[in-house]
Amino acid sequence: PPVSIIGVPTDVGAGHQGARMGPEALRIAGLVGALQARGVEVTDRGNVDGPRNPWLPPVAGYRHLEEVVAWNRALLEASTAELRAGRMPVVLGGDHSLAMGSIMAVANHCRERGRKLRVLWLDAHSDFNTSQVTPSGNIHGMPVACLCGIGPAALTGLGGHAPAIVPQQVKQIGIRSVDQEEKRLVKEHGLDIYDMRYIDEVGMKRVMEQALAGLDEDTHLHVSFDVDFLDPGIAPGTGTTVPGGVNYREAQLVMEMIADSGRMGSLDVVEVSPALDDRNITAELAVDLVESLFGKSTLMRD
Ligand code: DIR
Ligand code: MN
Ligand code: MN
Ligand code: MN
Repeated sequence: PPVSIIGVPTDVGAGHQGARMGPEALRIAGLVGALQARGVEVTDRGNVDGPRNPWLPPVAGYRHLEEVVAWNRALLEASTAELRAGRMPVVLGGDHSLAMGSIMAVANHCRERGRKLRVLWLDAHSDFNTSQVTPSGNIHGMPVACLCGIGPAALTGLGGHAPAIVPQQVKQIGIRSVDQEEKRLVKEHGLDIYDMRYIDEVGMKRVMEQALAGLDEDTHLHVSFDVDFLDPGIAPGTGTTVPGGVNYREAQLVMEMIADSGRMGSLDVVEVSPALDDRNITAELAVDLVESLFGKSTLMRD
């Protein structure tokens, strides 16, 4: 389908400021042209609007809850319009809290059309915190829990149907930073996590075969790509780097195997923070990987 680019220039969900410049950095890195070069029909819808970052401390375990709700409501609406028009939303973050609005739109769309949804969560973090256990209050550490119905009603119910998804629909890859109590929660809820140790032990090819197993023509695949999934050595431009991440070749393989599945129906690229980057290399790498998601092979296969 044709692609619609939607920018969400906010970092109200994060503990560092800078991700609000992510959409422009990805545009400057050539995202639109790269997709056009793949033969994809692309329209850049510009950015959705929302409140500025008030930069306040957490209240009752949430930092900027009201602002996060406002941004996600705006994105939910924008993304729903694109899906209804038969287009593929490519959402440029912005911090990862925006995955709530993005995935709620997709979940509603799938529910209405009787389609299955699977979410591939590429991240160093599980993003499964709650207000009771969060060490930071930053809501970008909570979107997966909220999508699964665990969180404040203002977020879990945003799409009109809580929970939006069940944990079994989520496959997390690249995980290497899970907070103590968050670990208990992901185990309790049965999240399917392919962490870095597992990737090291069995290899990325088998990990991806498992994460993509069982996709069929009725399955919509949503890819939520937090750039801190990547090793900080190749992707320094993000607020919460964690050592020991996915390397360039593994990342390409991940994206190429997703492309080969032919099932990707929506995408988030989040947490690019130009304020922390080195000559925009993180955005450029993200664009390179998005090209692979849309079928560009680094190998001699096309
Ligand atoms: C940490 C960091 N688990 C938190 N989370 C991040 O604050 O909840 N997610 N950075 O992407
Ligand atoms: Mn994340
Ligand atoms: Mn992360
Ligand atoms: Mn490239």
